[in-house]
Amino acid sequence: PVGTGTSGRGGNLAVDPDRLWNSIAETAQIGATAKGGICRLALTDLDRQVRDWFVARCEAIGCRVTVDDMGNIFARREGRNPALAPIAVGSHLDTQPTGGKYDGIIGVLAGLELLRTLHETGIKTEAPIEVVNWSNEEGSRFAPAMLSSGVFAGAFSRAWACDRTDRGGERFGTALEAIGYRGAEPCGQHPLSALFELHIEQGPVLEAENKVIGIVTGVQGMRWYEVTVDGQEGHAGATPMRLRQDALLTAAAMVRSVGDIAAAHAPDAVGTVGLIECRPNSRNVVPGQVFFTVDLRHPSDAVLDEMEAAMRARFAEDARGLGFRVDDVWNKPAVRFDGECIAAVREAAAGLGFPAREIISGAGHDAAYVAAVAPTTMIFVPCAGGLSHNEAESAEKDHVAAGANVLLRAVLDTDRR
Ligand code: HGY
Ligand code: MN
Ligand code: MN
Ligand code: MN
Repeated sequence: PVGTGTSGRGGNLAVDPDRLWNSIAETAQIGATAKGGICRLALTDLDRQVRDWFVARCEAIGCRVTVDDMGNIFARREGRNPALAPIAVGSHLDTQPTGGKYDGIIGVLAGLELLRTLHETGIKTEAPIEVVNWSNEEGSRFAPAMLSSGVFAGAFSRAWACDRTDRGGERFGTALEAIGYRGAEPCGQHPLSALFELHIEQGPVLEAENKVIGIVTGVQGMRWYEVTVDGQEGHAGATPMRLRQDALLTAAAMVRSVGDIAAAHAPDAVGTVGLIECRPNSRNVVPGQVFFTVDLRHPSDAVLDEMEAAMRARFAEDARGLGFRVDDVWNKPAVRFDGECIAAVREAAAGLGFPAREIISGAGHDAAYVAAVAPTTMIFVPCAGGLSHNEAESAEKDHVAAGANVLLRAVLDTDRR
């Protein structure tokens, strides 16, 4: 198996791979599903439990923990110079409803492991080091994704973000109060000197090329829409087809169009309809209304503009005279990460002897927003079959440890600069 960095060339400081792996197994129990994944939606009591777990362990090694008014948690280990803005690591602890044990989680737990390693070796950094847990990264419960890192970076106002509701009508702000993680610090008033986010790739590239480390140079553009189609409820038996206004038949054509538009912009475009609600959802009633979501992504914002225009045109054709509306929910432009941070990751991977390659992230990450306010980059490690947002998501212990050692090395090199 690949080395975890202890045998690599250069310094011999390394994380404890067993302790890191055990922390992943331990937190995977909070919201564990029968199929071996995790369901730990943002701002639920399970989210509170894993936040409490994280805060307790950071405080146990002397960190000062602060929480901002979007629930972002910052666990700070002081450096020699408190005047310096902290070098941050971190990611997110919330999951998809059928999430895996690694998405987001390894970024936060590798950060904890990094602080534990510095603590037990007594290494003093120049700058403070902070591990961050960003609230509501997934966007599955409260859309859009990366809501709190977005507020942190000034992409959304806190008021708008706190008014976002889940499918049951619960407000983000209300749910945040309910779990007791609405902190005092105004979100976005917490300067960082750099952010490094470790994450699984969530795609097949690293594994296919036998690479251990992804040197992430940026994140593709992504846009979310909500579509409502209005037809007319009717009797499934007595309503002739020619008199129907079947909202689901129209929505089905629109879903097909999303797939066609992604295919028309292959190989880099992706399009997904992931959530659909058919109303009244009764087997012998002609559907009167359908609500569904669209997720379009591409490395180029200009191509996303083309895809969006094509989608609106196709929907007008698909509607077949039924009323419909397309609401813009989220527009996250493509982002390029910081050259010096990318170089620190590249040199750390090389210094530790891990096979690496540059890669652009298909998935969204908090780093994609934080990059607007601090020098930022990411480190990827492979996941089996590139599978993620799936309870079968898995990663190798050696790869996670390798990613954590690259994170440690990149942070210490940045601190010395
Ligand atoms: O949607 C995304 O890419 C991220 O996993 N929230
Ligand atoms: Mn993630
Ligand atoms: Mn995710
Ligand atoms: Mn993320």
